[in-house]
Amino acid sequence: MSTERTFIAVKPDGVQRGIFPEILRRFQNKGFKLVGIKLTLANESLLREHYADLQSKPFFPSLLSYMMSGPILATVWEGKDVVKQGRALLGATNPLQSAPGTIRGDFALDMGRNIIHGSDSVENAEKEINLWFKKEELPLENFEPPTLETR
Ligand code: DAT
Ligand code: MG
Repeated sequence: MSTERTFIAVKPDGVQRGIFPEILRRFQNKGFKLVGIKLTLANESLLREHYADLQSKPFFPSLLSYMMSGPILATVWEGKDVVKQGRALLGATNPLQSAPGTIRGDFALDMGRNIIHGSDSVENAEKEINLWFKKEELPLENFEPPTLETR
């Protein structure tokens, strides 16, 4: 059985405001392993699948346009209890209720601009990873640094 994985996406404002290095650092510092990373544009059909449970909500159209307003940094992280631990690093959905020290608590103010997504269950994480990444886009999964050749 492979170690638990989660899907973490820095939303367009988190990319545009240059917060993404800090976000990567927080996951790295905690001890998680980065196994996938790409800058990507989300289209409507991908987002309708990603947020399938929210399609009937009144805020759904603005959520779609927010998520399509610029590039998204899509990442996959691996490690012990990473789904739940990742959600803890993110903080509450509404940044006004996210504790200081969490990513949303430190860098966001608006529910509609909460800068980061994280999977909420192991099952959803696997679905989201498969939705956002092709198998060949996860080469870091089996990456071992090459040993240096010496003469
Ligand atoms: P989370 O992103 O914490 O998993 P969610 O899955 O319930 O939260 O909702 C997905 C995103 O939709 C969320 O990050 C921000 C937006 N959203 C949720 N509830 C909202 C609301 N009541 N008003 C505006 N945007 C909302
Ligand atoms: Mg969610």
